[in-house]
Amino acid sequence: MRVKNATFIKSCTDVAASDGFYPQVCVAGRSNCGKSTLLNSLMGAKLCKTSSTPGRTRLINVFKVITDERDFYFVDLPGYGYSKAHRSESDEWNVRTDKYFKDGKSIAQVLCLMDIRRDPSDLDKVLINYLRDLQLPFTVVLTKSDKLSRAQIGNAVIKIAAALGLARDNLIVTSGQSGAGRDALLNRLNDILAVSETD
Ligand SMILES: Nc1nc2c(ncn2[C@@H]2O[C@H](COP(=O)(O)OP(=O)(O)O)[C@@H](O)[C@H]2O)c(=O)[nH]1
Ligand SMILES: [Mg+2]
Repeated sequence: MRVKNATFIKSCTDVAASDGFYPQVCVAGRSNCGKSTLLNSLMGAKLCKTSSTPGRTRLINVFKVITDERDFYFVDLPGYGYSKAHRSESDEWNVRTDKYFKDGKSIAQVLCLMDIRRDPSDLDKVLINYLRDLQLPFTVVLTKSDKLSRAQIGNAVIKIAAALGLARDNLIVTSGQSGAGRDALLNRLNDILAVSETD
């Protein structure tokens, strides 16, 4: 699947505002895990602000993506786990995204982004178990693979898959910086969206 055009649709504070956009591929992950960078790489345009200061994206951003195969929407959720000192913010994340996932009729796929260099955090595990409980389809997308050697990548994938209790083919290795894994992820999304169209 090749992206022909991607456009910013809107920013909203309430997930309900993304209603009516179908199908959605939503992107979740802790602050600073490389969400914005990967989305820009996938869309082939700098539509998301990237920042080295964690916790900047408080809004839900909706993008329309037109490809040579099919159209869909990316929904960029606010990052979680930015700071323990910001309890109320993480509670707010929970309440908002909880509502989004439970309403989830438009969700074709959840991409759970995690920095390949880090062990999954408790919040990462909570998210995965939660999506499993809700039976929402998800893929774990490991980011920043350019930071590791080939051998280190192999080891990290095994370790992270084990920590999350997932088979290795549920994980996909990417780098928003180098573009590694970009085509593989887009092709995977194409397959997933093709199946969800027939549901
Ligand atoms: N080396 C490398 N750095 C990255 C990559 N993706 C993001 N970063 C850096 O990680 C920081 C956070 O990136 P950003 O995309 O804003 O993360 P977000 O908070 O999850 O949206 C920034 O300093 C980026 O330059 C990547 O693929 N490789
Ligand atoms: Mg961001």
